Amino acid sequence: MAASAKKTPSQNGTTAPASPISGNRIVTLDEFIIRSEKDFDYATGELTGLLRDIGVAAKIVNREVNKAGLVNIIGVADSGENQSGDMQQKLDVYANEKLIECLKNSGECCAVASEENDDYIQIPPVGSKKSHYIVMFDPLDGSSNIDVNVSVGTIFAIYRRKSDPSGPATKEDFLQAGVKQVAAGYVLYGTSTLLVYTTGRGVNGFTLDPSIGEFCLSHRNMRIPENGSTYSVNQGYYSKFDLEMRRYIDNCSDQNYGLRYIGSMVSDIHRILIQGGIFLYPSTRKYPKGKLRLLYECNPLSMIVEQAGGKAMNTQLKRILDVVPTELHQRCTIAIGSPAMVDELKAFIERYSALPL
Ligand code: P6P
Repeated sequence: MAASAKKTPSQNGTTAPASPISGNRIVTLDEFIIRSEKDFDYATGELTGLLRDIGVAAKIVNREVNKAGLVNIIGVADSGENQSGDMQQKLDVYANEKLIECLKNSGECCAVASEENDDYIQIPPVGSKKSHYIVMFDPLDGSSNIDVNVSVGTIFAIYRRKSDPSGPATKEDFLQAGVKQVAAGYVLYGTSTLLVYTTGRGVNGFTLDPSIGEFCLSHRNMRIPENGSTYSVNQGYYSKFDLEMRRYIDNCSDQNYGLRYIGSMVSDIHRILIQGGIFLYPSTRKYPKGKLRLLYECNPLSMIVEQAGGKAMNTQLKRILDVVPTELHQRCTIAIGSPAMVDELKAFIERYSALPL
């Protein structure tokens, strides 16, 4: 379709996004966001402002993550435990504060929810501006890896608010199914710093170039491999998994799949997005409903993987993005990755599950 023709997300569905770039010239995140915005009839720059705020926060957090070993911000924060019962790392607290600060800038966000905060936080309007979005995030997922210099990540989800824009945000703004996300993404603070996001028209990745301080388009229109040869699960819980999960894991081993598990969900999912594979966090005795959080871990990563051609379900075979949340920090089980591998697991669950599905 001619670049000048405007498209609404429904027209785009999962078709490849309009390419706002050509050739190999450097395209910054800002430029990409602004040029992509032109393809949305309803976009009024609000979502653009939000995504740019998140890009700024990512650069600030990246600066501190990269020198975490040099300054006294490693180790447990004085503030104690977070929602997940993890001892808060000082960098967690720092990342949380910076994300909230940056999301206040554009005035497009009326409230945020974070793994680090018990309840959602109202964001005061900027002047008379009415804000139409809420943002949920895990500011630094996998933070227990910071002290051992393993990759960590930020995960974010953006929704349009349901409540009256002239009033405060409400709980219902946050308790929306993942299918209602208008954008989702992650920042991976690894060997390089990568920001990957989707607005429902494909997935694109941007690598931070420290020499110019810009995220530059490096992974255009990411597509997950249909199949893979690695599985990602905490094998240490094997004996505590349900029969159907143990049978599937045995099958992976019989097929000589490699086991790759970093213990940082963003890192494991990013690898799977690039190389293919499947990531599993089933129920365990310690986490009977699963450990990972639906709203700010599983939903955004599921939107990314689905937009790249993959699948994401819980171990009751329900599509993650269709789960209607009932509480902010709700946990869920998850199986996510290459569609052929998720389908194979589904067959094992249907065959071996003792419970009616
Ligand atoms: P386990 C990190 O704490 C995290 O939330 C995810 O990033 C990661 O995939 C998972 O928990 C690891 O959990 O129980 O295997 O240590």
